Amino acid sequence: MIGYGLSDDQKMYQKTARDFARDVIRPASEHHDQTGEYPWEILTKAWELGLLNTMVPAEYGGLGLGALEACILSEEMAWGCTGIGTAMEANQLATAPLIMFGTEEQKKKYLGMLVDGLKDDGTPHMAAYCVTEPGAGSDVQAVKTRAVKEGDVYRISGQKMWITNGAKASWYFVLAYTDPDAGYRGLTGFIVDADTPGIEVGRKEINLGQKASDTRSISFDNVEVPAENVLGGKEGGGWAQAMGAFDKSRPIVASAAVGLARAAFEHARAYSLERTTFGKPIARHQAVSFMLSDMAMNIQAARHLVWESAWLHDQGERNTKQAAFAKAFAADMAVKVASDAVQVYGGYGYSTEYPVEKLYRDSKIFQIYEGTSQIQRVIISREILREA
Ligand code: CO8
Ligand code: FAD
Repeated sequence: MIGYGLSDDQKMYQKTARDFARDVIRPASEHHDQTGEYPWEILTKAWELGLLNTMVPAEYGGLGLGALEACILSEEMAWGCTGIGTAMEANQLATAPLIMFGTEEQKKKYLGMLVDGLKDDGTPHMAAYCVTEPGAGSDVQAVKTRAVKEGDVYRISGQKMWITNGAKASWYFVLAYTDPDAGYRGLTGFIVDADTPGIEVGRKEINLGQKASDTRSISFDNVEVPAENVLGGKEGGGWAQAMGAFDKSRPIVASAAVGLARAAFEHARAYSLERTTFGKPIARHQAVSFMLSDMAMNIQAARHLVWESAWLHDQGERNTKQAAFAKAFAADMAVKVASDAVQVYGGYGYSTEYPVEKLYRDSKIFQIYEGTSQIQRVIISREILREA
């Protein structure tokens, strides 16, 4: 079981991230929510402080943090703003298959690119994870993108959808069928340079929340990729890579949901002590204080599920079930907590003048991306029935 309490190093990372979220992310969050502007300035500062790409192993120039540390950081960033946090954490998802399955050369080149230096324009290299398609989200095996081998290269054609950092990334992890008749064993993972001819990035999607994050469709038209960019050098290895990445990244996404809920709870608690009705602060009405109690209790429960699932991953154990527990519970919890925070604010909660309206809009995506809340339950049911 997970030991209770954080180590001194973990507390130091938490404090660095907490200060950064308070001083840099939160003050900018309203601007990015209103404009939808991509937060390059914040990402650059985060990169300079070592808060981006934290799981890149030390031998490739990174900090080599575990999933648990990444979760601790992710909660803090999300407390600041989940739109900005998602832009940051998308790199953790895109690098996960490479860290877990890449060849030495691939890791040196593509992980090194992210941590070695900034681009000529002074902003950091970003990466994106391209699995979902217009016709296939939950059902990953239903993707249609094809990669056909011709001598020393593969030619990739197909359409990806809802890709976070789609227009900002320097390289993509792309899942495509090399053998469409072989089921999931016919799926192959590729690292594709974003400036390869034949790639076309769509317009920025106008989403309900997390406006700072960049979401795009990406089409691949006969895109030539060298055979050395087959991830892990293993044709047919794409499914294990894509699923393995989720086991690492779902706890991080779940932790971001905890961070959002913590922010909503803190706002609601402060407001409930200020706002008076019937001669007393609304916090003294039991119906309101019990909403706050449920928020505090469920945030803590979600955090424990998150940390346990990340810790198991760091021990080298399969954590598929625990990652799904954490993702489903934290996502549903964040939506409920954000909704109740709006309730505590009454009419003011519904207004863009107050912070909880944004948190409510931002919360919904946690039940959708990185596997919907329904799909997490599909995964849990398969795992628990298999155990029986
Ligand atoms: N590890 C290893 N093996 C696995 C795993 C795993 N995690 N999961 C499944 N397998 C194995 C199974 O054991 C099975 O093996 P076998 O054939 O030997 O029995 C085989 O793979 C096939 O598994 P299933 O039969 O379960 O396959 P299905 O096709 O029925 O269903 C899922 C699979 C689990 C439902 C899968 O399709 C899935 O995960 N769907 C959800 C997709 C998803 O999560 N998409 C997210 C896209 S990325 C995203 O949204 C990014 C958001 C931005 C994030 C930014 C912040 C980080
Ligand atoms: P569908 O799969 O069509 O599902 C529709 C509904 O049916 C959902 O409620 C779902 O839960 C339910 N459903 C489907 N199958 C079942 C079942 N077997 N049992 C019960 N219910 C079921 N993808 C990437 O690859 N990379 C990214 O960077 C990325 N970023 C994203 C960012 C945003 C803002 C968004 C909106 C999406 C992003 N996605 C990304 C895609 C995301 O992972 C998918 O939207 C998600 O997995 C759901 O797929 P779908 O939209 O096709 O919905």
